[in-house]
Amino acid sequence: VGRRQSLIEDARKEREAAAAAAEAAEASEQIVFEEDDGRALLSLFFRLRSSKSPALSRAFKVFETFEAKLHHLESRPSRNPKDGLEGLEYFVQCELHLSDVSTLVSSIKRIAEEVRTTKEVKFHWFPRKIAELDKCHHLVTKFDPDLDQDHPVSMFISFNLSGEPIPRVEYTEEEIGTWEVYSTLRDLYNTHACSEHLEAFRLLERHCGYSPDNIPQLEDVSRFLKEQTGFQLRPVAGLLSARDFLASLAFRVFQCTQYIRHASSPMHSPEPDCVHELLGHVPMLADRTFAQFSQAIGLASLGASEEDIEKLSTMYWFTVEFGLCKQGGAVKAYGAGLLSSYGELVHSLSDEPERREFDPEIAAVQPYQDQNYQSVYFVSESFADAKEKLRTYVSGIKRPFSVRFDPYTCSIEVLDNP
Ligand code: HBI
Ligand code: NLE
Ligand code: FE
Repeated sequence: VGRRQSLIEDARKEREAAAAAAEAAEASEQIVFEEDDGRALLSLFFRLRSSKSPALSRAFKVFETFEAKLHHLESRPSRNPKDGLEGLEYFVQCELHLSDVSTLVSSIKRIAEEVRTTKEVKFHWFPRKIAELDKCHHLVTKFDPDLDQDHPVSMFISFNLSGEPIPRVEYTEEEIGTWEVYSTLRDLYNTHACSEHLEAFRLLERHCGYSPDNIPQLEDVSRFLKEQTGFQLRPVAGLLSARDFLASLAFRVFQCTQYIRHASSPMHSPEPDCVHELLGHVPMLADRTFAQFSQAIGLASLGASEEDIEKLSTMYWFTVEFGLCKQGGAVKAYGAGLLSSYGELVHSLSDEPERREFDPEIAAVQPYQDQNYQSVYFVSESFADAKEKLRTYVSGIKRPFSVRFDPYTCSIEVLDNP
């Protein structure tokens, strides 16, 4: 097991212990976390075991107990003539909490036989309150340094639960040495970065300790962003599942790595690190319209199907990570993956790659690779235009409910669609 793997493992354990402790504390204050309020559509076929006892009413009791909404209820003659109870077979289709499915099925099995079931997930669990982001921390181990020796990373991992200040990190000499890509990138921004990025960058240099010899602290940067657009940072140990990562954006929370890339490849890293977050993402998150755009992707992702999550994260890739935009007759970069990689920033505006007009329908299904430079980029007219196009795209995504962020309580309001 590599150093990084075991660090992630340790950190995960630590975090789980902290989350369990926090949950215990919450529980004693009567604040209940819903473990899993996703919904399922369940179909059951069964035969009741006895005709004497009130088996049918007991079966109904089970559905009632789990507050299952009955969509369909049918009894029909069984094809098997040996069948006991009235020779009948029952077919029930109901909707219930995803987490209740297995308990309901085992309750039915106690009074019925030959129970067959099929389940369809109606929607996945999603956080409704900002504190529930503590559960959105599923790491994906896409980049394993043991398998991918070209891109070693030096890790610093810290976790904290919502509400606590982000721990400060003392970076080593070598790490601060790696941060010196700052100067090289800074020079290139003048010609390659969009105006929103340049403007925020100046503020970050003035207020947040952005400079070639200092790696800014996430807590300071988070406080700055909160004042600008309401976005805040949370430290995270690495690449999260797309569902978890996007869900946090719905709350204007950006899950942010705190460790820095390995000194051997300062100009490009295939996975996020603090160079990428601080130089690429943070300045953009200080822009009002861009912040709205990011949150809109997050809101669209809540409870979405696997397929829609995949599309939204691909669109995120071609906009927030690798987007270009038109400005004053020229094309500039706004994607964080470009703004944090000297090599790709130059490449993206050179003659080499293909550049296409941004269209969410197309960007959502465009294949991409995440180990090297992109061969296709999408160019937006402006952030306002991109936001409008996204709105149209999102309105075409099917969900059995709609969501709204309530900024006063930092929670998600869910409205059932008829
Ligand atoms: N996790 N920590 C982290 N940072 C990201 O930028 C990130 C992620 N998980 C998924 C992801 N980005 C994208 O691939 C999109 O799927 C959202
Ligand atoms: N390639 C980017 C960089 O080198 O900073 C990081 C991309 C993360 C998605
Ligand atoms: Fe990123």
